[in-house]
Amino acid sequence: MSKYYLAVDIGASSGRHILAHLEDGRMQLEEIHRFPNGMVRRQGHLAWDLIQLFEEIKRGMIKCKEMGKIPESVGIDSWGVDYALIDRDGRRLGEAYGYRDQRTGGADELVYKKISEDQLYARTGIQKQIFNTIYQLAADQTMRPQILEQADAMLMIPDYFHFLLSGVKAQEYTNATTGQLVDPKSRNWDWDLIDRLGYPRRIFQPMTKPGTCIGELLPELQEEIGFNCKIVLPASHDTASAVMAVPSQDSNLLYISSGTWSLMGTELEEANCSPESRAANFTNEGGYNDRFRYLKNIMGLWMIQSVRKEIAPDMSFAEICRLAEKEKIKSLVDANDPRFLTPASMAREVQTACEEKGQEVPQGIGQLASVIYNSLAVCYGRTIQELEAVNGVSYERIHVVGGGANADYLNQLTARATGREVLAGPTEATAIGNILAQMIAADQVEDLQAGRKLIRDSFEIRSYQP
Ligand code: LFR
Repeated sequence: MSKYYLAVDIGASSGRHILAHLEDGRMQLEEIHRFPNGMVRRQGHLAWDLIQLFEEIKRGMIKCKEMGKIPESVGIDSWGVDYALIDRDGRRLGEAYGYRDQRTGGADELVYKKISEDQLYARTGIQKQIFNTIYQLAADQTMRPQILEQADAMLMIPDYFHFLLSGVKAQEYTNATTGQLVDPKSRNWDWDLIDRLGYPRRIFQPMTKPGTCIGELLPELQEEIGFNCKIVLPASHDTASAVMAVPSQDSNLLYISSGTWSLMGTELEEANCSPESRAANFTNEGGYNDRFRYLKNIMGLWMIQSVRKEIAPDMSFAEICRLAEKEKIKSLVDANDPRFLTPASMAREVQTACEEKGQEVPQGIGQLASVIYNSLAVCYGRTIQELEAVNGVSYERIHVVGGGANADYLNQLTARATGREVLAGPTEATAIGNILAQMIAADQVEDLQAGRKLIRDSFEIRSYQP
């Protein structure tokens, strides 16, 4: 009898339940449930609808029951940095704000009054992003101090759902590191930093490594869902799970986890918190097996998703790519510029950025898409050069994993702009990494190395030559 493992992978625009098992030495996946997600506007702020998301989590689990495929364990992953505050009775306090909300504007200055930006990087190794948990908590201190006072726990989004499922409050390590409050040496909370910023120590939960079984379904949920299973923490930061699923045996691997964001980087044994690394704005996020994900956030497909939503909602991405391919426009924008984080209109923002540089202003979906895709590819090329300079190694090929690995046109552009072979796939990398952590915990797969080989043997990987 096959043993099933369930990954619930929640992205910023959609979530999915993927059930996996091993068959003839391969990992087999089955999508059980898919649901939309997105930040919702509440009282002028962007927040997540956690109630709805939890309903969807349960619905997908009930579908497993209906199919008679009961998972041994379940694990949830999502984006990083965002959190829910809960009181002593486990009730949520206020909204769980979304990282594109603008309430953190100026919160960096509040933090730098207590610790300089250089020192902050030297001790955490985390890239500055205005939405990091550290800045969000600073915004809470001014915006909603009473909620922070009442709060007994801060739970990152997947931790919150693991808590709703099991009743256990744990802080999964990889997602914690995205907040910029973790010490990369001890791999635990940086208590001194937390004290300095005046954040209450009690809200930070025990640091727990991916692969840990934290409990099982609460009795009332066993009743509602129709089965019991273990709750095993995956690398609950989606990017950390995606990096686990990079199908490479190289120690010097180069990857792009391509989805709403493009996360481009490598793995390191120890964090690089040097001033050069900070100048290039690389981050050292915690990964599976205590490795560091040394990478950079690039705006990614969010730019194209936003333009499509605005001006061509009925067109598929494949059609958009076909149009883009025919265009001759040469204009480029900086796909790392925070101006593209939450613009009122993405199309207008891209046009203005071109205009400001005296470049041809793209008109219509084909030209806009051409500018965005080419700008991403150029940004990838620049990022490789920076990575090679900082790490003193050279990278021969780029692994593109995640939904964006399907974007044929972008893969071709990337190969051309970087002069490297592009290996695209698997597209379900995040869910696969999530599953892998569970399978390793269950002794079905030996370790990460064996897991990456399993992934290479199980899924289609396409090659693009420069
Ligand atoms: C990707 C991701 C990135 C993180 C961003 C915000 O989904 O998790 O790694 O920087 O979302 O949390």
